[in-house]
Amino acid sequence: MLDTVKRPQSSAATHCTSSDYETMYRRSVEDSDAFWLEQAERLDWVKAPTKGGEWSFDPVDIAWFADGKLNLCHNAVDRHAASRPDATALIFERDDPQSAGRTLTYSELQSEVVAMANALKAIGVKKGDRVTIYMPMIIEGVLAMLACARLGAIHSVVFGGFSPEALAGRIEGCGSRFVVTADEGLRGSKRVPLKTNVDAALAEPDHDTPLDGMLVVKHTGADVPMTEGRDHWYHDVRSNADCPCEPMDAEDPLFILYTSGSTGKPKGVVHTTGGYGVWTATTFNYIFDYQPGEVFWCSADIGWVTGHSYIAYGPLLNGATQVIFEGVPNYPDHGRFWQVVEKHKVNILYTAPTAIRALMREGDDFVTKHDRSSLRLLGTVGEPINPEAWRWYFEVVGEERCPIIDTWWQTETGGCMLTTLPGAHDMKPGSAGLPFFGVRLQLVDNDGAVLEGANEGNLCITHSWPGQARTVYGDHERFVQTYFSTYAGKYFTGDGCKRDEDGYYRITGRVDDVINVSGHRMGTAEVESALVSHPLVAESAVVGYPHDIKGQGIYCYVTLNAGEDGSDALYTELRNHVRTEIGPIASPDHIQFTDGLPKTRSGKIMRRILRKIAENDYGSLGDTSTLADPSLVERLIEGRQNR
Ligand code: 6R9
Repeated sequence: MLDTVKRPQSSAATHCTSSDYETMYRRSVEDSDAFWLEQAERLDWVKAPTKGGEWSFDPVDIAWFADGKLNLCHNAVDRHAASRPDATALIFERDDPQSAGRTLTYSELQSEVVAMANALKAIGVKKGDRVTIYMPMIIEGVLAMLACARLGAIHSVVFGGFSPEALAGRIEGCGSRFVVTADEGLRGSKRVPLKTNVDAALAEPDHDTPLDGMLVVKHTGADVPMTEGRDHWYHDVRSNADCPCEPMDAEDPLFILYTSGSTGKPKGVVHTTGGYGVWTATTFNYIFDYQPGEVFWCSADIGWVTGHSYIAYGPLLNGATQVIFEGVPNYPDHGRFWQVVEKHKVNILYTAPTAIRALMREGDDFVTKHDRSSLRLLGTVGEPINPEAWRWYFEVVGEERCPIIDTWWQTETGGCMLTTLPGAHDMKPGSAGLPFFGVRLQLVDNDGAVLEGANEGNLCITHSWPGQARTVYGDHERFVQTYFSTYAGKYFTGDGCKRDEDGYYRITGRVDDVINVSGHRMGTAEVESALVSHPLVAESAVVGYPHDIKGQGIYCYVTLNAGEDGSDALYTELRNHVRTEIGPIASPDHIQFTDGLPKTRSGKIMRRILRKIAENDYGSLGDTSTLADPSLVERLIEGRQNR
């Protein structure tokens, strides 16, 4: 049983008290269509919807607000520019604290989005086209997303830390013929060669679709090669011509975002306009309890879903003021986050447990030397937060004054699903909390039997919600197989979960072959496939193991081709190889060379055993009698790397 921490009285008026929560939750499930059509009124519609949810999980077919028409760029930008032109929309804080930032009012944001939309038009982008955005965390990244929404083009943002190889797969995967990038990115004073990476991606041997056009934002001023006729400097093609918002059907795709699963290549998850807009606008309002004039800061990158829902869309749909941060938590020193909080008087901070753990380790002085009296609410997302890190966040960072919201959700859910609400619920460190409005959960055992009451099992969702992903781009069958086939008629999250007697949910982590490294979701299969693409590697198996800072670390078992020996040089080479194939976030923490992998007689790799050895917990390996070569286990234990 986890301790309960009473919710502090948050300084602002609240959108939802505990009795509101009970009433609203009940209505959201008992009278779902009426509830969500009412929430949909947060947005301006070209044609207001009369239909709520029309969906089935068997066969899988999901629609919300299907007869409505709207444009999310209008909702995020133009309507605020009309009603509150001088309100601050974006506060840009650069990587280097000495460099001057930039602030955009909603009126200026509108001019900038129009300029970006015109630039996209100038290179040929039209409604329905896919546009790959490979950008650093600068204002133009957000502008590119909103400009796509304005034109009805579908954005596919690829995290700027991914390698050319990974980028190529994501360009090819959705048939994108347009890329928006920058000369270089900056992170902790290091330069990231974005434009050069795009060129390298397009030169990949299996990349055969030529681009129609590329926009390059000048950011660091680095000298980068431009291909005549294909590459355009943003500043050369931007313009202030009139550029109206395209009215979109609620179910028109808004974006594709690639995410990892247990098997195969990353999937392009598709979110549509109306449902996603309503979900991000509503969750932002209630969960962050945003009050007019407050400063919100989500430290995620736009390359991940958190940066989509709680940078580009949720806050702007609510007309909020927010910080866009280019840098990293530990540059120039470990006080950087708190210095930004002090400088911009941040009221609401939303970050990841991995950052909290890394900063906690550096001691309290980095925190306490900065004034944090502006902070009112603290949020976390991306992975389970351990109670120690939770307490530090609550006690040291927030001085026990700020409620903590631990929000559980996924790329596929579009926005937060489980959390406590700051004005309604007490908190339990380590537990995400209660279902948000309209979220109906079930725990099931491995055979699919429903588990009632306080229990532990696999987390499923039984009813659709507006923010739910609709499909995998170009492969609906894969969507069905991945999410709806494990437990027929239910959406399976891939997470294990405990529910306590108060109905609080605590996520215990993935129960599939997905690992979560510093909040970055990765399929072990992706790392394995990167390893075996090295000419000397015969076979590999990759597992996660508990890591103090990163949550999970990457442990790789590698068998080499006959006659090859695992040297230190090869170790380094393989590590670099994975970084080149996927990106630095996938760097192996340990590589163990082995003459074989533990397999059943039918040839299945016994990952359970490999996980135990990687965890350095080899005393309890369980039944190894079904192994084809039981003596291998002794050798694996002998050679273990995580001692
Ligand atoms: C938003 C995001 C999704 C996976 C999810 C779960 C883990 C996210 C969490 C959490 C415990 C939380 N996760 N938030 N686990 N507590 N508050 O992170 O999306 O990148 O798709 O990852 O992350 O395992 O299934 P995504």
